[in-house]
Amino acid sequence: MEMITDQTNPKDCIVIQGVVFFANHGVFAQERDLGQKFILSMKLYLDLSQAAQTDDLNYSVHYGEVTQKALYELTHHTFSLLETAASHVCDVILLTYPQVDALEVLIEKPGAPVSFSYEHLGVRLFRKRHRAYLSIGSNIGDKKAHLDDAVQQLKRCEKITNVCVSDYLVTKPVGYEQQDDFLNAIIQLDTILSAEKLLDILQELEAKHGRTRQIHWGPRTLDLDLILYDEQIIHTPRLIVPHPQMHVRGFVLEPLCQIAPYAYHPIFKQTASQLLQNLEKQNQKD
Ligand code: A4P
Ligand code: MG
Repeated sequence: MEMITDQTNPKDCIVIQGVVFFANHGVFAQERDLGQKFILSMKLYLDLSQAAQTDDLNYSVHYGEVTQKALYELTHHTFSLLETAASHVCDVILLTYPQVDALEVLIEKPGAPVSFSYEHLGVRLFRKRHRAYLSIGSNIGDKKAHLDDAVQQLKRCEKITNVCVSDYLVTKPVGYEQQDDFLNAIIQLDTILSAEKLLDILQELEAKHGRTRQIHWGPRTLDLDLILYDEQIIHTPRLIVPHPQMHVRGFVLEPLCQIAPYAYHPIFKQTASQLLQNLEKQNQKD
């Protein structure tokens, strides 16, 4: 089966096509007991320009190793659905190989128990690593300890990588002013979690730090907001991204500009440094 995707930015990729293996995936108990033949194909998207220039495998990934890794996962687990099997392979490869920005996995079942003949039957998934920016703040108790601990907990999350933190800034309270100064920072991270799943983790961390919700914009042991998630615009009952206040908050934009001045706001179509310049101009006028 041809593996062509509708990517807007076609990139270099490593193609592994038509790897035959035997495993026990399927909805029917018989499929899980007896097992059957499957065919795995993968497209790994990564920047191969340095590997091409240097002739050095360290700048690429070893296609033999990646395939063995995928086959290990597919033959040591049993899934009812090819969807779950393919998703598991995507997660494992994105977590094991930080060079891989995105990948496509196709798993076909040439002998599926159906009452018709077919050329190809399978499931194809495309998954990518996401870059997220979090705003973190505390103005109760040992503020630095709250921030440090949250950063450590995020670093320990299996599905989060490349955690990088701005300086901690002491900032005056915005919104509700009758409260202590805040300690604020921005965290940049890569993740295979959806934005909603990432929010779950942020809220769990807030709860662990004894966060209670009494006054809107009021004092808090730990506040973790999702500021940007790739260049996505998200509007659900639980989550608004980009964070609707980010462009008017120096305590978000200043640390954001320190670590990612090029981070892009998909609604205003401006970078973090442009947003900060606008805010500074606005503050001079007021
Ligand atoms: N929610 C929606 N979108 C998001 C998002 N992008 N990230 C929902 C996180 N949560 C999001 O949040 C209320 C609900 O927003 C959540 O249930 C979530 O589903 P909350 O944390 O319970 O309430 P809150 O923090 O009191 O309200 P809000 O609007 O999040 O306040 P902010 O924006 O967090 O502002 N001044 C300084 N100097 N430094 C600060 O850090 N922080 C605040 C709080 C006020 N003033 C400050 C600072
Ligand atoms: Mg909040």
